[in-house]
Amino acid sequence: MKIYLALISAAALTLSACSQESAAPTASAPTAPAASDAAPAAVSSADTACQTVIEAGDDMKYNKTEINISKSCKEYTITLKHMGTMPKAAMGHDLVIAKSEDVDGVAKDGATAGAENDFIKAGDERIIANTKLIGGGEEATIKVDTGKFSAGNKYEFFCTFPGHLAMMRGTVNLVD
Ligand SMILES: [Cu+2]
Repeated sequence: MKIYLALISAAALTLSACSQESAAPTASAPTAPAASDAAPAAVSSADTACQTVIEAGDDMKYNKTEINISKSCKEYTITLKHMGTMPKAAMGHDLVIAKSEDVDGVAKDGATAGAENDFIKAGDERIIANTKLIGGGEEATIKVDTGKFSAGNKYEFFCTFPGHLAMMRGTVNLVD
């Protein structure tokens, strides 16, 4: 009986060795990071025009000075990535959109609201959209309702972390 079992397990080992060998090339492959959860599955070409990624770092700068939103986009997705290593408390960034004339007030009230509120005044109606405040290595995504933009106004995006406004500010353009 023992011998019989041993034979069977030997056979099973051989089998599994074979199948492992043939399966190996595929088995070792699939550890690609499951197409980052945030990315909308299979981005269509239409969606591509209605989204952008903006990077900011420990150098207190965005990597873009303008965001061009097609008027055909009902919703526009913005992902802010903090490429630096400094913590949120020292070099936090957010991305806030407001009318140009409201920028200073939003930033000032944000600073007053303090770190515990991520430098955003609660219920600030001047804000069209804002990400949360993030630190190095983090990212945040927002969907902007483009219906909130009206013709004749100028819009900007900026960071409300105290002291960052002068360096971190760009224009939001609605384009055809
Ligand atoms: Cu900032």
